[in-house]
Amino acid sequence: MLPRKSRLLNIIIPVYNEGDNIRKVYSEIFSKIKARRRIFIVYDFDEDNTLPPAREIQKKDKNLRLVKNRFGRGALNALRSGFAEVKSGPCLVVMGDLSDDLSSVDPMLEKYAEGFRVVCGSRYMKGGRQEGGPLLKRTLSRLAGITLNWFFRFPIHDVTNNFRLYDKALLDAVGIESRGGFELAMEITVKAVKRGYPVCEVPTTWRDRSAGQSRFKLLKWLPFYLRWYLYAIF
Ligand SMILES: Nc1nc2c(ncn2[C@@H]2O[C@H](COP(=O)(O)OP(=O)(O)OP(=O)(O)O)[C@@H](O)[C@H]2O)c(=O)[nH]1
Ligand SMILES: [Mg+2]
Repeated sequence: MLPRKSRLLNIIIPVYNEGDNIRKVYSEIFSKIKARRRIFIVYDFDEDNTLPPAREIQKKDKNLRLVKNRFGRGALNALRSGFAEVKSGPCLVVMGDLSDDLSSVDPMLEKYAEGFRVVCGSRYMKGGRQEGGPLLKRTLSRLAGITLNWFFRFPIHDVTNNFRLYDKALLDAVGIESRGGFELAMEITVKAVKRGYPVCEVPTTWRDRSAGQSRFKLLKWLPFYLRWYLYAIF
């Protein structure tokens, strides 16, 4: 049973033209997450095709908010905008392309209630899985996670997955310096570990999107990931 204070879960979903996915993401949230929650869908521009179906859902669910990216475009700014909507408590980042398995969320919240301030959905620990995705990206991501865990005693096996639960007070305390995109998850986690916050992982399965288009910029963001990898080691 979760303590009352930690029960309102803030779910942040960055979206870029996820019109073909958002209804399914919402029904997964509805069917798989037991905790009381509110949802922030963060979009960049008014013509985004996620908005019409999201507005339909909003008519039935008053706990769904559509937030326009207030720091400029891009996934990183979308996440920062989502975090800025939340005063305190658990913030869960979920992708809008159906790649995250939301049956992992209740176990993540249990860990949060135990006192962990970052709880990572982990594809590379025992019980975790990854299905599909570009080979180079998968390999680099697994390599980063496994080497940090094996050689540098990092407390988790998957350092790059963005499907992660953060405590808002921790986000405020560590701050955000990322400049690329999804390396944000790695930055926050590495800083949290370095500063002695309790960090843990729960197994999850990641599936490649079946609709819409990936906007992950591997070569452009690689140096940013490398920065946080080196920060973790030294
Ligand atoms: N607001 C906003 N959301 C974005 C942007 N780029 C991506 N997203 C959203 O962020 C989530 C993840 O984006 P993806 O492009 O699937 O990236 P990924 O899941 O890390 O990588 P792959 O799916 O493996 O390519 C999805 O919900 C996207 O719609 C952006 O520029 N702005
Ligand atoms: Mg994706």
